[in-house]
Amino acid sequence: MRTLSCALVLLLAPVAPAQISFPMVTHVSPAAVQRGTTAEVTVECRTSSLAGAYKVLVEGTGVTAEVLPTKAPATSNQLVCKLKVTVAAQAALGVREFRIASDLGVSSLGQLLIADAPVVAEPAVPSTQAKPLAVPVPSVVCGRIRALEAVDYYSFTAKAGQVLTLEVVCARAQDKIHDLQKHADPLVAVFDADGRELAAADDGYFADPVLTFKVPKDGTYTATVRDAKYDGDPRWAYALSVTDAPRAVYSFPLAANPAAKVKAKPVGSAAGRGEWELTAPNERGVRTVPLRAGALETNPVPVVVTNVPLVEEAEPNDTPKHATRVPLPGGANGRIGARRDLDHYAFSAKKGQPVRIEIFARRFGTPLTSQLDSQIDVMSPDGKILVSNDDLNGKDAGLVFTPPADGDYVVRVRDLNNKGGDGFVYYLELDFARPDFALKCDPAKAMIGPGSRTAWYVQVARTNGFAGPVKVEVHGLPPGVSVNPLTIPPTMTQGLLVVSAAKDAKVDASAVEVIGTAEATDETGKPVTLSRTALAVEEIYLPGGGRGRFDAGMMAVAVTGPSDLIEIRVKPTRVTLKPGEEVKIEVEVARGPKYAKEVTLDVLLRHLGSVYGNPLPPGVTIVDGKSKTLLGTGSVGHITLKAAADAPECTDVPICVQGFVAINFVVKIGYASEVISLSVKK
Ligand SMILES: [Ca+2]
Ligand SMILES: [Ca+2]
Ligand SMILES: [Ca+2]
Repeated sequence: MRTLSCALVLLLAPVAPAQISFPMVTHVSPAAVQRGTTAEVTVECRTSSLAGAYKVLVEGTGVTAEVLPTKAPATSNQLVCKLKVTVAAQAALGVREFRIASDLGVSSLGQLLIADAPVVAEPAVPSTQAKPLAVPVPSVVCGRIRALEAVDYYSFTAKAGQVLTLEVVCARAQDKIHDLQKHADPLVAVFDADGRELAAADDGYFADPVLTFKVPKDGTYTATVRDAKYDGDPRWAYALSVTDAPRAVYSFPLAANPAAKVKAKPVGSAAGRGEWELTAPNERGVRTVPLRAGALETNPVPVVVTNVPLVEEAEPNDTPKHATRVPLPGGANGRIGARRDLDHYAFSAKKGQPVRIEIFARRFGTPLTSQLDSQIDVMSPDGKILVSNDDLNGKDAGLVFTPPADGDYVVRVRDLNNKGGDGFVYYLELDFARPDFALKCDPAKAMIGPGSRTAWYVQVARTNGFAGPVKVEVHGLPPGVSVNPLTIPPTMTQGLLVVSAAKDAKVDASAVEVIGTAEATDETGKPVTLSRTALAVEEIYLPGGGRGRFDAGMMAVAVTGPSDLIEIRVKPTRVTLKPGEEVKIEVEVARGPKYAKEVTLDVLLRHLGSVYGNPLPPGVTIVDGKSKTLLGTGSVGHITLKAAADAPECTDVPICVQGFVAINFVVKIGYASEVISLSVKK
């Protein structure tokens, strides 16, 4: 479970009332902060002012941030603010997500790199070939690929035989930046004192380069950072790490049992510099830990901590006949070590008892960044393919296989494009497919003024025969904010939470967790209680105005200044329909004094014809021809709902009407009515 820390500072002077919106963070400079230090960073955003920023919500523990007061008078279009960031000495390394709360809303995700070397901030004047910026080794140099043809130059001294790693963190963070349509493709190169290129790297960690370089002789060297196509953008912030510390770009094995000490084989400059050992954390799941060899320590590497017995692949295993045997439940650490490598694993299973077969290698937004794009095939021992998959979870393959008979089966693992190499590490897990569910909550933020409401659309995905109700609760709401009780019945895969701010709620923000619980049974029929935290659906612009989405860790609720729409009044708030019947819901929008623009009504969450959330029970639909949803600048409308002749019965399903306010071409903010309890009875 994630915990969150935050820091409060003084509220800035109120600005002129504006439409409630949210700051869209574009970049942070410097992009990194060294752990064990306190540093000032500048956050830039677009769209909504940061003038009323008062709080920073940071993912995880060990990092806190506060908004520094600005010297200039507050304006309604202040797109920059400064944060004071404090990082504990033991804070986990890597990219952290944060959000800034202002009296207008809560920002899109910003990202900050927590580093373990001194940070060199971006110089005011860009460096040049003639005047490179001298940097120490080790250091983390922050800069931006600011413009077309921009090249940044850094000089450092090094000794013969030193193994240096130069790594850029830039492109990997850009997939989470709101409305950054063009992404960087950074390239790093090293030159000697005579200007000869000694080494260069382009794509090592997705589009970000990782360059390992052995220093040929004592002297001064120059490193350059640029875009591979000489493109640039003032928002393309990067952090270049230059270090002689042992670096593990990848590490084998990928999985270990809780608290187990295992021998590790790193890929990167750590290779060959000692007998490396990994001590797995106690908590199961995808974690990161540094490798250790005596006093030496690498960067944190990913490890899948699992309880099942583990084996290592035994090459040659390129045919079903030479398959490595795996117990059930059990797991195998493997690597597609060369082009066209095929890895076969044999297991025995019982007729009709479903088996979950899953690869852990490369998942966006997680520490799993193997180069493998996996494909799995389940086969009979004579090599006949029974079922295949290539992307259950991001790039990772997975499936549930129900054996047609007792006996042996074979799983084949390969790269989808027949690539392979040292970085193509993976973990294959075989376990009984237990009843389970996963939750998502769309959108990831709620921003509401006193007395106002907004809606969250919760989606449940039930798997492996789980068919029960899921109770949904929200933990960590700010004072004065509440949600309706919600249990998603077995007949539905979606549910609605109306987030309401009391009339006397004060401006505040907090990170929250949406948690679902359900009663299920394990593979032996024993009852178990499942508790699952919802992933937050963070929306992001797609080229052309579409609504892109990705899974974010942090959900946030902000009580803002007065909302643009104070209240959505509906009548009736309790509806019981007979199959075939219709009901007209009258809607009246109470606007804030400053908002006179267009409002549209809806019960669903939609964008450009796609439905992202639908809390209506099965068989109940909106009758478009009998609804008035485009209010223009007016305030009165209605929505007609109809139960189909064959609509099944249901009781008190929560729905609501939202009034949507556009804040630009793509993004809109919804203000919800109170919950309407909808039942269908014969
Ligand atoms: Ca690149
Ligand atoms: Ca292999
Ligand atoms: Ca093989």
